[in-house]
Amino acid sequence: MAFDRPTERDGGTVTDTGWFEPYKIKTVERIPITTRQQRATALDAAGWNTFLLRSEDVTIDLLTDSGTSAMSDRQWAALMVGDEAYAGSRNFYRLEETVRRYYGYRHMVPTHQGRGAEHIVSELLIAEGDVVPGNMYFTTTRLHQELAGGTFVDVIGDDAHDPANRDPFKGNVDLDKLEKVLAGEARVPYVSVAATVNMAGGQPISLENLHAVRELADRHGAKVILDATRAVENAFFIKEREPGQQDRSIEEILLETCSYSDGCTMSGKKDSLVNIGGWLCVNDDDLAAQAKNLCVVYEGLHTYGGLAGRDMEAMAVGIEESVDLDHIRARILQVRELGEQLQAAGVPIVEPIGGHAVFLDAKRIYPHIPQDAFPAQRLAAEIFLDSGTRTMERGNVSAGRDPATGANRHPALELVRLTIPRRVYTSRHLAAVARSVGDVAARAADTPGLEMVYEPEYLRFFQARFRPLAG
Ligand code: P61
Repeated sequence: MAFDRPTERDGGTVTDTGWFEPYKIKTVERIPITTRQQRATALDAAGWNTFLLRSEDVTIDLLTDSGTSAMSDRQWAALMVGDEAYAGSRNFYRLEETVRRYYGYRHMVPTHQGRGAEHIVSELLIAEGDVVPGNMYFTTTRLHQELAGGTFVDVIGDDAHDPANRDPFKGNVDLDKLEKVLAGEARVPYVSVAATVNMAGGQPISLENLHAVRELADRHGAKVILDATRAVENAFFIKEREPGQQDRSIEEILLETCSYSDGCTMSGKKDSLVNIGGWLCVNDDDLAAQAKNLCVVYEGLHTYGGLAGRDMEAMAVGIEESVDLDHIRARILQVRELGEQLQAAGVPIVEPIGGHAVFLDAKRIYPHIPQDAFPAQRLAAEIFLDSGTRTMERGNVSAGRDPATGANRHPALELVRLTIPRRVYTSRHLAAVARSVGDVAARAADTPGLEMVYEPEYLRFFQARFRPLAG
């Protein structure tokens, strides 16, 4: 096998040969290896909720790709040039310049993480009674929209709600659904567009669809706000799949993606390869001034937004590294490799395999467990019991209750997410996970559901506690 990039050879595509990690390992961290008895004790203490486990009880941690990636030597070096001035840190200016260069917006306000940005943008733009359409909800995004007085309306294409549908752009907005919302009675301050769509399985949105959303929003006087958290991963899928995009760079595609929106929210803990940090962007000068003003209320001065100077510097370096084709290609193909191993073991997963995670279809694995007995929550618990692999429920528990009626939302997708941190695990780690999940799925028929015994008011999945039902 030649070690050049496949696109650099005649007729190759970006994903058509073997891949390997474009880095070598300089520091390692010992991981705990436990007994089944230890895991059972830990799970009970955690109320059968993987969010409540101690990480020292976790062998392979696929809870999230958020803030869990490995920083590079360049990022660690960047920490040492942190300028910890209260105001006007040089790291802020470096971050501002980097965000402008790669994301293209005029103004950037740093925040402690993504939800800090969501809070400010929601409070700025949403008034009581507004409706905010978007391509599937995300937990924190929707909560901030609701707390600001808005109602989220899902306008993603129907394909996204079907785990077996293999549409290459399952993150696309259904333009007819969007038009109906825009033409409706309620005011629509903005369309909330995510790239990629986390809850749908890390599914991308196409440039063509983004462009159409922009035009439709313009016709109805609404803004477009992008959730850019995994827009680099989205850019890779566009390069791989969207007609005419194969010869463009990730940088070019990312800039075009952002150009269809008036601003963005960002969790730097994903694409940008840092353990903490985020930002928001807007193009409008007045809005930027207002965002900076809210930043000083909730986050910190507008030149640090709750971050240390060193965090901003590491994020600027992470942004540069994130758009490197070798990096993003290995990242996406590692996730795909795990998904393909699970498919080979006969485990039903969401297709196509997404950018940051493989999602197990708990409805098909546990068809005998009713959704109100939380099949995905149970499946995540069983996987932990089997191998100490920590995953995340993305189903009934995550969807929460309708604030108007108080009823459980019963989403179409009842999933368990195996989320891959960037540059952290090797293929053998992931092969071990695939074997464990295959074993758990093979025992599925004997497994009963769970009962929720503690339910917090907001984002209940983080802190809820459960008890196993009798088998
Ligand atoms: C995650 F279980 N994601 O995927 P913050 N937008 C998008 C995100 O994926 C995202 C945020 C905004 C996490 C962490 C997390 O229900 C949960 O920096 C597309 O986490 O504030 C975060 O960014 C918010 C896990 C968040 C969850 C909410 O694992």
